[in-house]
Amino acid sequence: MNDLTPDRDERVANLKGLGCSRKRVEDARFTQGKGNYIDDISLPGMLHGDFVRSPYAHARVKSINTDAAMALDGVIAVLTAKDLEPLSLHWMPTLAGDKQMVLADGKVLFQGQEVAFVVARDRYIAADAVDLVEVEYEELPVLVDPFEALKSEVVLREDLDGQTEGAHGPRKHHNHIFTWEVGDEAGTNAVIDDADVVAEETMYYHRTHPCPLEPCGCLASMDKVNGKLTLYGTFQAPHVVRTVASLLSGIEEHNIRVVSPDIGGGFGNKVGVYPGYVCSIVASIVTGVPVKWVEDRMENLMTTAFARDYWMKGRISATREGKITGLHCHVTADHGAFDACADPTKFPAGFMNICTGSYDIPIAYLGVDGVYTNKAPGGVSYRCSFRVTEAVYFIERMIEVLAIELNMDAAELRRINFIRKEQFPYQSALGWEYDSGDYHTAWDKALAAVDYEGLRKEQAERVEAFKRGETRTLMGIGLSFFTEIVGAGPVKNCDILGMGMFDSCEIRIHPTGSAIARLGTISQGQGHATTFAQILASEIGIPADSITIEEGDTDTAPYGLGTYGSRSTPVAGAATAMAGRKIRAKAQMIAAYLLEVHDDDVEFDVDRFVVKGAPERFKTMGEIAYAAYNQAIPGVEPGLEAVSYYDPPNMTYPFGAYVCVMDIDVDTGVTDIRRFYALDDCGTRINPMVIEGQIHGGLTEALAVAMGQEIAYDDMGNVKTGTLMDFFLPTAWEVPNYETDHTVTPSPHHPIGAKGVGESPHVGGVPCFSNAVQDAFRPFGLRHTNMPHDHWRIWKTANGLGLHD
Ligand code: MCN
Ligand code: CUM
Repeated sequence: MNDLTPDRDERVANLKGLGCSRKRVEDARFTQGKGNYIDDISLPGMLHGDFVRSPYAHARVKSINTDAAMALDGVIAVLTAKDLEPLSLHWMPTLAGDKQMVLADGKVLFQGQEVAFVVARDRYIAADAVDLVEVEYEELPVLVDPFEALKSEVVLREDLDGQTEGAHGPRKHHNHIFTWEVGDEAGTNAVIDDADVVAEETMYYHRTHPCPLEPCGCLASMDKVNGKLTLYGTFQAPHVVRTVASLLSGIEEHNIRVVSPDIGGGFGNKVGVYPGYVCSIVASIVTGVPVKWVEDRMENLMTTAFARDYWMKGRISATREGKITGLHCHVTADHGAFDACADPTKFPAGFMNICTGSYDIPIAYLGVDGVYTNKAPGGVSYRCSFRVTEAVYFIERMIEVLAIELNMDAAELRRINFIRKEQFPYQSALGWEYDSGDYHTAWDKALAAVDYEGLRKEQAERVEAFKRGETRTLMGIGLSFFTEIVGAGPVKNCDILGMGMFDSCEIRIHPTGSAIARLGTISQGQGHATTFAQILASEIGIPADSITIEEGDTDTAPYGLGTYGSRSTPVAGAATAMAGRKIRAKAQMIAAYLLEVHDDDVEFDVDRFVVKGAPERFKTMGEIAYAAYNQAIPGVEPGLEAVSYYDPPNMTYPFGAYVCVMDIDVDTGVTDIRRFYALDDCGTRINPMVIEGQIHGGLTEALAVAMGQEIAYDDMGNVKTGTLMDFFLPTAWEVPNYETDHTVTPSPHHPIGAKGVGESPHVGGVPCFSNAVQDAFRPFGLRHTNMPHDHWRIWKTANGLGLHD
């Protein structure tokens, strides 16, 4: 038995552990149409729900007549706020400390708002009955501009009228939600007022939407015999949903089982709690049969968690040599009708205070004012890392504007100001401690890879040729360097509704040497079943192929806070490694006993414990697992299991350097992305292929947001982009070829040194695409133009600069 073949390298390869581009185990079912999404689940006798929604953005609801709908054959119930009121469920708390109407209570505040919930025998009857519900509205003045809202007499939230305190401090106006301030405003102003060079800019990061392939939905099943509620749904945080459902319904938490099956893309759209969930649960309790609700594409785009909608005003100062001395940022944040941002409780603007970016800025200030308008609620979604998308866009645009002001190359300006390697751990002016980084190395590698100097030379020649009338195509070189902050987070400062943001992993090793691990997170396409098994394989020496990863069932998984903010690897990944180490510690005792040596005389080697100095004497993890269940070992309990609840000491700070080369046809506004280079550093890399997939996906979403995607409203509050006819979703046609690259700077506090990566490419990608557009027009006097850079807007920019004359 104890022969030394396979050799060590073969044994390592056999594990498919850390660093292996292991093929995704989930894809066998996804590529064969065997996924199990919410709409694939059917329960006997199941009913279907559908919403009556408001056509108006702001209106008084005078009356609701459900008679005709109820008379339709197959309609079981029509719920309105009046039905929910006795249960105190006509309003629900939001994750941001606000509350939100479940069904219209007296008025509606955005187009598409839920007014009544029809329950019927099938989905078609439900939809027909929706049309039969008669709602009488009286239109009210609409506010879609947050600056107007702060001046208007019109009170949007009558329920809060007269309340001068909100969840995050004083309210300055009846349409104002909160002011959030970080840093030293007086000090920052003093530095900026005194500076050699100051650049100012206001930019709008438009409202957009993640538009996952699968919309939101759920299936609620109340079993009146045993008192158990089972809720299947598209939840990025199933345990949080269970706790919230218990608090709202009064059903004890052990009687609620929440299951997230396969999820067809989440992107933060599926973190919040929606009226559809509440109505389905109530309907199932009332009818005693399961009730399913699945929204359609338009409902998803018009009413569920949007992204961004930040007006950002910046001032940045520097010495004449280009050393940044101070940064001031003020944000007017349009939160829509209810503050339903899914940020950690103490961060009403998320981690926007990472807006000093990758630069050593001695003093800074950030102020954010949240505002109510007649738009859909939400705000934190779409690969955002809790507003880091906005923060990085802001600073990467400010750097470009400062470079114009200094008449300096923007790559060089970045280099001068990067936090230096020896400054880590780095304390930022706005309160974060960056764990590790090596920005100069990454930047130099990126610039060399694209031949930056050559590109600038080509660009200068192109400008000359354009001026001579020899070409109508300009060339833009988009640069961006980002620092992310992911892995919320230390329980001491991050919680959701009072629950600290730890995460968890529980492992059971089976007697024959295979295993199951359950986590508090939930994959929505990120490949957790593949990658978490790899972490474990390296920790406990059992092949990844022999480890099942299970997530998303609250009856079996340990409590966790879910998957968003690229926190799974930083937090649950750490829990996985830590639980693995507990297994290994126990395995060591068992191995020592079996080998009849002291515990300290054996050491772990890939997939076995070996007697130190005697490599031929060992016990494999398979043998140890068997012994754990079959041999009475003095002082050691039978079995081989472990659980870890991991509270990270800090966030992780991935970073990256991106370059985009774009050609722009001045006469049509059509863009052609010639090259896109992305260098990412996410610390220790678990699965390079999965990382590359994450980067391709995030960059494509960045392309979408920067180049065309938006949720646009007209003055009446009508959503102008509520269908895929109007909402830009890039296809293979628009997407360029991405070149990916990396450096590896491990996180010093994460057990395996890994940082998150899921949101990085989006955070860094949007400013890179945008900067490419802006850079193309810089030689003709452009300082800044807002996204999205669709052909029409680019044409207008060119026209405004006189390039069509
Ligand atoms: N990974 C790795 N090595 C690292 C870091 C990560 O191999 N050093 C792997 C992980 O093991 C995991 C994947 O990359 O399989 C993403 O890990 P991580 O960065 O920890 O992010 P999460 O798993 O927490 O996923 C959340 C993140 C977010 S917040 C959004 S939004 C987003 C994203 O993931 N939504 C996605 N990527 C998505 N990808 C798909 N397909 N679908 C979504 O909804
Ligand atoms: Cu902000 S989108 Mo992701 O955190 O699910």
